[in-house]
Amino acid sequence: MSDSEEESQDRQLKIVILGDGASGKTSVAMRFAQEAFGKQYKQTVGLDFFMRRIMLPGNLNVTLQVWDIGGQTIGGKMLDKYIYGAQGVLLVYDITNYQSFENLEDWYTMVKKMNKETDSQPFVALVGNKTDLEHMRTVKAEKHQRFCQENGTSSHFVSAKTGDSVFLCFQRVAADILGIKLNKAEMEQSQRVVKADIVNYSQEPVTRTVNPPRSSMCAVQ
Ligand code: G3D
Ligand code: MG
Repeated sequence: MSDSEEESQDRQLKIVILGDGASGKTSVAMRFAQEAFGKQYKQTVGLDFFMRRIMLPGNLNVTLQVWDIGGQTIGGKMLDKYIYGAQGVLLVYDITNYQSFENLEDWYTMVKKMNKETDSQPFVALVGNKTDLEHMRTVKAEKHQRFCQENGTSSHFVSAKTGDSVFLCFQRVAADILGIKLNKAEMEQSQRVVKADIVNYSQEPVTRTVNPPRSSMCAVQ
């Protein structure tokens, strides 16, 4: 079988990250796709997406195309282009910034409104970022859970800084979109992989054989 034939058997999923500025959208995307956290990507300009290939149970290769909305705000003209065709939406807020949580209602309303027009329903996940700043938390976990219950979203807490649960978050979202159930061992394994990568994130991760990523960052002109 040729490379391209193999390639065509991969599933591709488009996931868009929405939320207020400074909630950590770019950091979460970078941590997932490149296992890095830093300042080199400071400026988010134009239409950025990140790609990473993951493997789900049953040897299923899934390429996640993760779209970072950059500095777009609600009502921005380009937003519909980002959201169009997305199978997954991550609503990201900063657990130390209550306003960023409150504003997710508006982000979510916008997603629902758009989907009414296009007749497609993406899978939506609520993501509380910056869990390394637990001591500064202003959004109670109960508030987070209530949002999930009321809106039927899945629930995630991550830290783009330490990498905690970031891979797991994307893995669970991909599995949910595809209707695949992850067992506890599979989820724990992905936790271990991310933790191992954090220590050496400036080097090639030594754990690649377990979860071989093929990452790249693309800026569409
Ligand atoms: P955005 O893309 O949503 O606008 P960024 O957000 O990814 O640019 O992150 C905004 C700021 O939050 C950055 O700080 C970034 O380093 C920080 N940040 C992102 N994720 C985390 C996290 O998990 N923990 C902590 N402690 N900080 C985080 P600066 O100071 O560079 O503006
Ligand atoms: Mg950004």
